[in-house]
Amino acid sequence: MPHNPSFSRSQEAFQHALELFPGGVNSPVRSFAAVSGSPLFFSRGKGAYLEDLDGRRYLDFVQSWGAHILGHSPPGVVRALRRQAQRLTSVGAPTLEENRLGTAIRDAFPSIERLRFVSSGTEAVMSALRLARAATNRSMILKFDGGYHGHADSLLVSAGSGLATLNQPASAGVPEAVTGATVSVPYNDLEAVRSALAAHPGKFAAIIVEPVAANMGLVLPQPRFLEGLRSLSREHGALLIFDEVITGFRLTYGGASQLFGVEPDLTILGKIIGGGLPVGAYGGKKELLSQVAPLGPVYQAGTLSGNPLAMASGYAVLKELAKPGFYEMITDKAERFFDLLLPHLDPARHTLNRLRGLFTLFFAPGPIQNFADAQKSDTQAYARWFHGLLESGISIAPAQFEAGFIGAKHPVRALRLAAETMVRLLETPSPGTEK
Ligand code: KE4
Repeated sequence: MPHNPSFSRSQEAFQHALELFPGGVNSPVRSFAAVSGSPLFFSRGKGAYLEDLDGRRYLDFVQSWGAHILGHSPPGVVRALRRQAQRLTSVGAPTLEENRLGTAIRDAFPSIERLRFVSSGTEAVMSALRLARAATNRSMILKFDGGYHGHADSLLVSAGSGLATLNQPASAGVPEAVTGATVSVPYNDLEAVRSALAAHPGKFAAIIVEPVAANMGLVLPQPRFLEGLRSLSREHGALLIFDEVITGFRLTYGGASQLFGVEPDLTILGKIIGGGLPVGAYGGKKELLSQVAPLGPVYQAGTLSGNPLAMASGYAVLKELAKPGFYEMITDKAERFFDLLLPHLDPARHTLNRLRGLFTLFFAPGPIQNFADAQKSDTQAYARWFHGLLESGISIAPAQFEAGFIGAKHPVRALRLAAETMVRLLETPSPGTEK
């Protein structure tokens, strides 16, 4: 297709994509629906940077929605993939690569004695819910408004990420019989959890929570919230599931569970453990996982589960993350970046939620401690900020209800310049509109 200079190559590619995929994308949140305009097509990534089809370069804070913590195409991962690709890509039989990555994960999470690899976070969540229902012989699930756990039917209720972005808290095509077994309450609200459990005594199979919520934008657990979930779930005989698809190996090597000192019954992992290739995992105590086929009655399977390429990629990343000082380096860099932003934020209009390398700048007054708070955001102002940053060579999530990721390869100087640009592009209130 000859290039039409009045269109960027991304715009041309997007016109073609619209003839192939719904909305021209393979995942809704990439569609720019929340920020208007047509999505950029990227052709290469290196470290903290991406390059689009027109050769423009961007400092990238999306990092494959958190799958990258060593940046794009880290040399060690590329070498491991090249080596593995020449030996064995997919076989559908056991390989040592699975043992190696499985051992690294089990050693990082004391609550995980046995795990199962799958090919996405959604698949891991779906499998964990099935296991929880079988293990408790119950069917109800408790989740949190704005929590996003992939697109498994049971969890498309008051969900975050792309559903929140599209203002679509539920999905068509999901039978009431399924979502009727799911109750959603506000994040950080232990009283609401207590009431929901009491309203349906002996009915809840599990409570599933993002221990640090990142799909309503970043929202931190209030003190004692996670401990409260732990004791309430035990009191009511429900399993506690930590969805650490984003926080696992992100906040610390042992994820939020290690950071907050709360051990769930099941942990969901994804993103980082695949190093950019499709991997999800769920894990927990040996006795619980012994109910999964072929040992037990809970069936779960997958052609590409544990495929050697993804295992090699994930292991190459975890080897780096295990090195002393890795997380301190990320935290130090991130805090210096936040310190450049904070003094310039108008508390009546901007709230910066942040934790180690994770952050969201909400265009809303704080505090932002749950989805209802986050929904006060001026998403149009966010959209204008997003496009201003994109034109300045900075790529952030094309949606207010997502998180930003600072990783090992974000240069300190580039972060300083990015912070200056972010501040410059924060609109000053037009005269007379100050609240
Ligand atoms: P996947 O099925 O997309 O691999 O994982 C689902 C999932 C589960 N749990 C949490 C906490 C998650 O954040 C996700 C997926 N995250 C979104 C971004 N917030 C993926 C981006 C997308 O949907 O395209």
